[in-house]
Amino acid sequence: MLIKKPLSLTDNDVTPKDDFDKSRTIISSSRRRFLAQSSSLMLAGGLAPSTLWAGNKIENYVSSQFSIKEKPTPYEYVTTYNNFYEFGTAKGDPAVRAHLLKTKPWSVTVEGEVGKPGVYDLEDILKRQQLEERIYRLRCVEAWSMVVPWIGFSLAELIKQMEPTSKAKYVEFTTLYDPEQMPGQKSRTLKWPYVEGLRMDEAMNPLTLMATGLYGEEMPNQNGAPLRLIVPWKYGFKSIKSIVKIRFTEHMPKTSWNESAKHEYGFYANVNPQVPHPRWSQSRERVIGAPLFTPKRDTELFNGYGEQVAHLYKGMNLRQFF
Ligand SMILES: Nc1nc2c(c(=O)[nH]1)N[C@H]1C(S)=C(S)[C@@H](COP(=O)(O)O)O[C@H]1N2
Ligand SMILES: [Mo]
Repeated sequence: MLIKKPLSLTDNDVTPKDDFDKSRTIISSSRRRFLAQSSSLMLAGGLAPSTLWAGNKIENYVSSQFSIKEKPTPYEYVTTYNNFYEFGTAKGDPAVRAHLLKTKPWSVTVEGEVGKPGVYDLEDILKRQQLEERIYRLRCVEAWSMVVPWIGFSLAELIKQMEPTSKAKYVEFTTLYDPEQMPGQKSRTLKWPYVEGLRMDEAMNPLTLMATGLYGEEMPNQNGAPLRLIVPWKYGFKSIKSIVKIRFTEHMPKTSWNESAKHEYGFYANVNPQVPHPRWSQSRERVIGAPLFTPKRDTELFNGYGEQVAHLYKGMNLRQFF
């Protein structure tokens, strides 16, 4: 029953407590079924969870110079302890419900201050990208983290091919809006669709990844299939999932979490142990999947990527621009 652990741990949840408890009650029976089924199958057949839930293998990716040298969080934690409010607010909801999302075919609309706007088939986008495996730590604003072997391509390469105009100062990303496939969108937990944004220089930084998979497989739906962002020096909520639109803009885009609670979630959202969230400290983080009683780890400024990204914020007051 190893996999029961991450789902039953509590958290400093960003959801108002009532909503959180409500959603837990609703899904608890299906979650129990899900756990019972997977663990008994594992016992019976000696199957690893990755065999149970395997997606298609990704071929032709290289390993990245940007990977951190740390042991990845086990697959079953990475794929069952998720934040994806389109499928509910409890950590176990996305793994239970995200099969409702149809990820093929998938198209991405590119618009705004850009030379090559259009509606692109994801297949066609991928034909022009070099896929890499990059082991990154994802540090969530709720003060936990995990290490994931993502597969994806450099956002900077895609942006160059789209030829942004000189007016493009920001990039805005939008998640699919379809309450039939994403039942969490029937609740007003956030303003839908989920929107995130980056300053152009952040988007062009070589660390910024458009991810299409993890652990050698196509992205599990609960992790944001078929295309999600990973910005490893920022809190997890910047890493928007299931992207259908990329818009280049002159002005700073409005982002979902900032709109929902602007004193709690800034536009920048850089990982910073010295700037607490109004309701909890950011100085340490719980390591998902670590053995019981493992101490929390110290959170690093820019999640450890200071050398690569600190220059982007030179002269800025990081308490003001949090
Ligand atoms: N569309 C969308 N993207 C999202 C979220 C979400 O609710 N909806 N949650 C964010 C948050 S808060 C985190 S911590 C990460 C979690 O990614 P993971 O489930 O792959 O670990 O996804 C981010 N991307
Ligand atoms: Mo998060």
